Amino acid sequence: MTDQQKQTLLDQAKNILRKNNRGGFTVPTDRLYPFQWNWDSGFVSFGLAHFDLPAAMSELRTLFTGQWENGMVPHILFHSEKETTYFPNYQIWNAAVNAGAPQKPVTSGITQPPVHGFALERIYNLYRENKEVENFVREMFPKIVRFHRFFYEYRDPRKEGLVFIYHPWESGRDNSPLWDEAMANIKINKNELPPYERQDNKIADPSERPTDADYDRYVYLLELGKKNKYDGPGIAANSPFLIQDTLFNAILIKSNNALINLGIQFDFDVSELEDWQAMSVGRFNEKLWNEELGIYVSYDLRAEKQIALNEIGGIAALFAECVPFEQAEKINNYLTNLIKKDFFLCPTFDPADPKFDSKRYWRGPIWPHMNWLIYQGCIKYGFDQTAAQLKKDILGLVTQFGFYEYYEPQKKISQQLKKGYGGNDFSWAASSIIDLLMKNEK
Ligand code: 9WN
Repeated sequence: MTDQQKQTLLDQAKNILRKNNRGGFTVPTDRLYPFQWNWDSGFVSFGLAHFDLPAAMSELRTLFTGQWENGMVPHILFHSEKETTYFPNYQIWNAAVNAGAPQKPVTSGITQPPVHGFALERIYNLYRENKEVENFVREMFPKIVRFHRFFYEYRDPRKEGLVFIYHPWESGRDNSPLWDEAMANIKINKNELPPYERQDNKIADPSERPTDADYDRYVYLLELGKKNKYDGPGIAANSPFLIQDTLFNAILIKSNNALINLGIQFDFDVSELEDWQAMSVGRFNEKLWNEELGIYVSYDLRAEKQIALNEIGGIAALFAECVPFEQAEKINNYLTNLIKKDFFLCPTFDPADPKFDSKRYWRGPIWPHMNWLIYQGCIKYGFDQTAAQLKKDILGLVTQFGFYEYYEPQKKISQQLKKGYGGNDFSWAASSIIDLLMKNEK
């Protein structure tokens, strides 16, 4: 890639982040997702930090204005109550059933992967010795620790060090084949579901989105959450969907680590974080490694078994840096084989599995921020060739098609396409590309 091409990409990416800024926060993309999303904002914050530090700090500050009294940071902050083009809207969530939900901004009632610890560390590493950033770290650190404490208090009833999610939206990988079995166990009686109308499939191509059957179950689980005032004890007792997700726990571990690093530098007490971390790392390796597949997998707490499928969350465990080298090498072998088989890196689901669907959302396509995550992991483990391929592939796709939500992973099919999949001018795609192209440390 020439310097000129890199500069063009950087300019485009910065323009997308400016265009998607709504005053203090960034929407993931116009129209399809017109609010502030939790883990998107984490990714966006460190991309912004490369060229607009005030915007980067506002992004996280604004996100944490949605933090609940129990510490949870919700997956959506509905900053505009007039905007009604997204389903489910704030009225459907009715977060007020929980007395600790803020009145403003109104929010959803579930959460998303806790990326904010490592996002904060990344911003700090870009601006060491900057007083404003140091104050920002001091301000954000306790809020993010509170968020982590929420997980260990509310989402880990057996005190294992592995936290559960109870809605696929919490995983960030909504319709991944990982959830198929648990979702199929939810028997839907339409009369018991409130009437609802999807909006997403009017804006994006329905063949690139989750199915109606998925949405029925998303609504079912939302209602279950609401009935339990979101995070009441009834969730762990009764939710048919109760999963210890690989990616979610890997990100928690990575962010714990980032907070420990920052805490030591800033003289915060990190003993609580260290206790959580010791428990989480040990259990992650014990319970979520699948020797047969050679990858980490999620664990279904309802069925009491591993979800033995080869999926991107298991690969992204490399990013958490808690993986012994022997295991990391097996994951790297899997990635190397994909390159040989004529796939761009990295499909979100195993192309050899019949459930692979190269254009339907989290069932196969490539997501730019996931490449960013795995790239960082590969660098840490010294898998330089795989890292280079991950970077090359995502830069190539973005250069060819634009900053899409996700992309076709099969090279042969990709050649015949004129665009990516899902939403366009996507914020975390822009942010991940900026971070990959800019020098990492100032
Ligand atoms: C539901 C915003 C979000 C991402 C998720 C992605 C998608 C929402 C949706 O968009 O989910 O949260 O309506 O499909 O799956 O990871 O945070 O970009």
